Amino acid sequence: MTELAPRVLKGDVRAVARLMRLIDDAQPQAEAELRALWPHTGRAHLVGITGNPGAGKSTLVDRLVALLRSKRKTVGVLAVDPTSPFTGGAILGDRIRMQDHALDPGVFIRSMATRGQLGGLSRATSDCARVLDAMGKDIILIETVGVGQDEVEICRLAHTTVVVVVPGLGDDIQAIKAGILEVADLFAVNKADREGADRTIRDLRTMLELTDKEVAIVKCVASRGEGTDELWAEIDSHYQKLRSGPGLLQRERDRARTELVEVLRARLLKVAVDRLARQGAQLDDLALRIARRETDPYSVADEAARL
Ligand SMILES: Nc1nc2c(ncn2[C@@H]2O[C@H](COP(=O)(O)OP(=O)(O)OP(=O)(O)O)[C@@H](O)[C@H]2O)c(=O)[nH]1
Ligand SMILES: [Mg+2]
Repeated sequence: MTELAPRVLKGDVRAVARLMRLIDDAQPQAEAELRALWPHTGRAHLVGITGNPGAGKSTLVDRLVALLRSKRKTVGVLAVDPTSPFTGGAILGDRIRMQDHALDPGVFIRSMATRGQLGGLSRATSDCARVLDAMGKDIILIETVGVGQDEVEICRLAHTTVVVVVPGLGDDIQAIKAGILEVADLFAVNKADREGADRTIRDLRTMLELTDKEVAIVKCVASRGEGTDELWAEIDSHYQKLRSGPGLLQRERDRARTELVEVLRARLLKVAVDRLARQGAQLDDLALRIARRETDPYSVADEAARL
């Protein structure tokens, strides 16, 4: 049944790639493999890197990968871009920049893009991170674009979330207020070679004063590799703090709760849709009948969900 899991545990990259494709396509076989891998997960440090398009996330990830490899850590990278298909420009760009690392067996890089329904992306990303964890990667870097709801969801997967901002944009600060602040464990003010970096840092500090969170701010020039050492030191220190207290288990529990609810929802939905199908009712036909006011969604749901 689970032919891939043992190979994943041995670090077989072809098995890893194949399992990730099954996860992407929401194939039922993926679940059995993930179940077999589950006891072997929970070792890796998951780091989310998020921020607006062009903030320099990929450049930072690239620098962090190089730094971690010099420390003999193995690294997994998931580049999540819900807006572009697999062959999209941004991801292709990432691939080109990451090419050096692609030849290094200590690094596994993959792009993720939305396929299918809402919530599918964060679920697939979470599952792929588990696979990297099971294959033995020490650090998993998850790059997400933007600061929308999807990204907040994905950030919840991470132990440590770095929000990358660039100098001189009030808009960015607005977007941060809109939700990412609650998931930020650390700010990277990148492109500090540009005017206004200190101003941005002051703005962030003022904003953070209104919360009771302890959030470090690190100045970087990713394109020149400046600030990467300090950024990593802060990321690692955040994780060590989590590990030495109840924080890590709390995060794992929150994540497990989200996953459990998602799995349950998918499972129950399938049961209900299958039951309707057995009764000869397809979703589209039912929707049409509802639209014609021949029935209503509540009655159909009651019928389908009767246990
Ligand atoms: N001046 C300056 N440019 C930088 C710096 N870091 C990255 N860049 C440039 O900014 C551009 C965008 O960098 P990326 O790393 O692709 O940014 P990103 O956030 O991954 O972009 P998306 O994935 O498209 O959202 C590139 O041209 C980088 O070379 C920096 O510190 N200073
Ligand atoms: Mg990028």
